[in-house]
Amino acid sequence: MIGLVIVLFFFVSNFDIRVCGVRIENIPNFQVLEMHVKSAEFVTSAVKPDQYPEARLPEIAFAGRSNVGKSSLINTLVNRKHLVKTSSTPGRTRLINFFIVNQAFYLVDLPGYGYAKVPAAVKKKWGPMIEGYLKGRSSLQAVTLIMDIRRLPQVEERNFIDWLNLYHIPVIPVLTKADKLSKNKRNKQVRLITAALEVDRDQLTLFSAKSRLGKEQLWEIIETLVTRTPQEELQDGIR
Ligand SMILES: Nc1nc2c(ncn2[C@@H]2O[C@H](COP(=O)(O)OP(=O)(O)OP(=O)(O)O)[C@@H](O)[C@H]2O)c(=O)[nH]1
Ligand SMILES: [Mg+2]
Repeated sequence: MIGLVIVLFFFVSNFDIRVCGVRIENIPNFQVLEMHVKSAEFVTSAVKPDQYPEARLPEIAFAGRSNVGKSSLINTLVNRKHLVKTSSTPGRTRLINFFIVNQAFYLVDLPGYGYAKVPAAVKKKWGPMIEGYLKGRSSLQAVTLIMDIRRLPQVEERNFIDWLNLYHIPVIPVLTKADKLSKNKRNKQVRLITAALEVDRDQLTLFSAKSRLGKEQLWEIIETLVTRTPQEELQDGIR
């Protein structure tokens, strides 16, 4: 019996660490100060590693279902309306797009997954393209997993998180389009989503590209990750 309790405790605590590679309270000097974006430029689009920019700067990737608002979120972060192309047609971003901010780090817009209407031939290429990027990118610090606050996470999100954990890639879970729900509905969804993802409330960032809610909080997390020293990286246990 005691053995079972110990095993369960180990599993629960371990699971928590893996899901939440980035816990806000573990970030040193946590304070709400917005990142000063001096420059933000498109660098290149890629489908395979030899097309990626050299991995000499830290990098944060943005992933999520088609049409969830990945490109809009990046535009909001960098205070630009049209740096990243957005669209009401799901599945618009089909390449891995690299943007450089302040000449200091990259933000990477990944193609969305899970949109049924995309032709099978195109879909087939997405998995290996994204997997190849995530597995092999030594400068990748974390993946921001963007989910629509109105939907409960599905098997795709759970699988994706498990997969990122397997490769020791920290996950930053973000619930976007928060402006589409009333405060009451928002709170209810947050409760359901924290339970479904088995994370604490303080590990989720609520976001809106429309109202800019969550922008400072997300920048805090990203800035901490892209400005870590190699020693801090090692301490955080990232690959
Ligand atoms: N109300 C509201 N609409 C949003 C928000 N974020 C994105 N949208 C809208 O959602 C649609 C899709 O946004 P995109 O940013 O292009 O989504 P994406 O995830 O990059 O889409 P793909 O590249 O096609 O996978 C657009 O019509 C956006 O205007 C948000 O926070 N609030
Ligand atoms: Mg997009």
